[in-house]
Formats: sequence, C-alpha cells, structure tokens
Amino acid sequence: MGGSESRPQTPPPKLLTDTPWRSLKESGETLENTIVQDIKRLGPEKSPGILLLGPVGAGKSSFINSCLSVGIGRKKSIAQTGSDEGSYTLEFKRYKGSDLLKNFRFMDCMGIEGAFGKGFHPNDIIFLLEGHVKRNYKFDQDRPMDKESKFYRPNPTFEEKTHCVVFVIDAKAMNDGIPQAYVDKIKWLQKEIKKADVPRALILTKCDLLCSKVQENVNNIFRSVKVERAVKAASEVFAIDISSIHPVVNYEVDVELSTANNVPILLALRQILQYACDRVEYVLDDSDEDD
Ligand SMILES: Nc1nc2c(ncn2[C@@H]2O[C@H](COP(=O)(O)OP(=O)(O)OP(=O)(O)O)[C@@H](O)[C@H]2O)c(=O)[nH]1
Ligand SMILES: [Mg+2]
Repeated sequence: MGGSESRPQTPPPKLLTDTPWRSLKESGETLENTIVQDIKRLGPEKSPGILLLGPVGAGKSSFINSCLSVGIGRKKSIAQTGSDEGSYTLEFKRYKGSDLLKNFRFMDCMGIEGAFGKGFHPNDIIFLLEGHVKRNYKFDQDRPMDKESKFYRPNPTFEEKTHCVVFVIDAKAMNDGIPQAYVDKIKWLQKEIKKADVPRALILTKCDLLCSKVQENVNNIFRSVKVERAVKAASEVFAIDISSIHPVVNYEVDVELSTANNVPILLALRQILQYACDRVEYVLDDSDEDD
C-alpha cells in the first residue's frame, strides 16, 4: 500500500460561487433589454459629461469604446487604445455618444502614474471638473494647465463640465495589490471630486485576465470568486460602496457584440448615466434657486 495514494487530496480552490454574488432580478437578453429601456427613459434636460480617470493602461479608452459600441449596437473603436511606456492617451479627448447615448459625452484623460511628476497631473482635475479644458489639450506631466494656455476655456457652458467621474482600475492589479503611490494619488483626486460634489463610480476592467472562468464565459462574471474579491478590495481601498463598483470585460478581443459582454457594461453604464443625470438635475435646480 503506497502512503501517497491514501493521503487526502486538498480540493482545488473554488473559482465560482454557488449563487451569484451580485443578485440581479433578470439575466441575459431580458436584462439587456430592461437596461436599454431604462437608459432610453433618461432624458436629461442638459447633456451630462462623464470623465474617466485611472492608472496608465487600466482600460479607460477601451471602456469608452465599449460604452460607445453598446450604445450604437456595433463595435466602435474611436478612442485610441494600446500600451506604451507611459500613458497611451496623451491628450484630452471628448466623445459624443450616438443612438442610445446621444445625450451623453465621455471624456478621456492621460493615465495616472505612481511616481511624482509622471502621468496625469493631479491638479488638472480642478479645471477638468469645471470644464475649463478644451479638446486636444496635451497633458503636461510636470505642471497642471494654466490660464494662459490656448486650451484654457475661461467660461465653460453647463455641458462642458463634468457630471460624473468614473475611476477605471485593472481587476488583476486590484487583486495583486495596487501600489500605495497610486492609491494616494487617487485618494487625493477623490477628495477634490467630493469637494466639487460630483458623483463617482468605479469600473474594474480586464476581468477576463483575472479569472479563467470569466475568460471562458463572461456570464460567469457575477459568480467569479476572484472578481468578487477584487470588487470588495476596490471598495475598501477607494472607499466607494460596492454597489457603485462594476466589473466588466471590454470589447478589445471580440469582433462582434454579445449579450454576455453587454450586460456588465450596460449595468455599469446605467448607473453612471443615472448618477450624471441626477447631478445635472441637482445643479439646474440649485441654479434656479439663485435666480
Ligand atoms: N483582455 C482585456 N484587455 C483589455 C481590457 N481592457 C483594456 N484592455 C487592453 O489593455 C490595454 C490598455 O487599454 P487602454 O484602454 O489603452 O488603457 P488606458 O487606461 O486608456 O491607458 P492609457 O491611455 O495609457 O492611460 C490595451 O491593449 C487594451 O486592449 C479588457 O477588459 N480585457
Ligand atoms: Mg487611454
């Protein structure tokens, strides 16, 4: 009798939970249609602006492409994505949605880097929230925008301002542990955003790279143990409630849209748009009282 044969084997770690960790009343195409209808019903009086922020290579530009694709019902790849030594996106870009997203604008920024004097300059957030930055402004890692710049807009309109900030974080990096320097920069940004009363949501990208079960089938995203862990970690590290954190797989590999990919993106999008519309309503209401 060989001793090794009778030794009890440790079962492999569970990759999927028995019931989804995020409970949803519907699923599949039914849920997809419900969310699309919910978004169609959002009729903001003025067009909100959504600003994307996050570390270099986290998938900010890809998430904008995913949203614009879902909005138009076919793959759209207008924001430049890729990887480079530093941030791939170097200029401030604004993209207007079409069809389902015709009332919304998305704003893309240079990526945040951990080191001081590298990547997105945190002080730029103040001008970005207030709408002072014109399209194609080339971010300067050493200094924030100044009022003398030809890209400085002195009198922004309501629609040029930011009405929701979306932090984009790589889910795998979240599980591996985000370096403290990034966390500190993001926390500082959050403080400024809170001061300006702008709502925040957080997207966890690349869940396919975090969990093999999600890679196999994106429908597993709300049953993935690793994804759930990443969501909880993000909530703790960035002090954002779990219900405002959304795991997704961006449309970077697939050629065609699918319900499985659409659903997590739409769930994220519906909340971001609702937050942005609430902010628009609040600001307009507030300015009425000033009259
Ligand atoms: N597998 C996978 N790859 C992704 C996903 N999202 C983004 N990527 C890839 O990650 C890389 C970086 O994505 P970008 O969208 O350019 O990231 P970014 O945050 O805009 O980066 P910077 O502009 O450099 O700050 C690209 O090669 C994308 O194809 C995802 O959900 N899954
Ligand atoms: Mg980018």
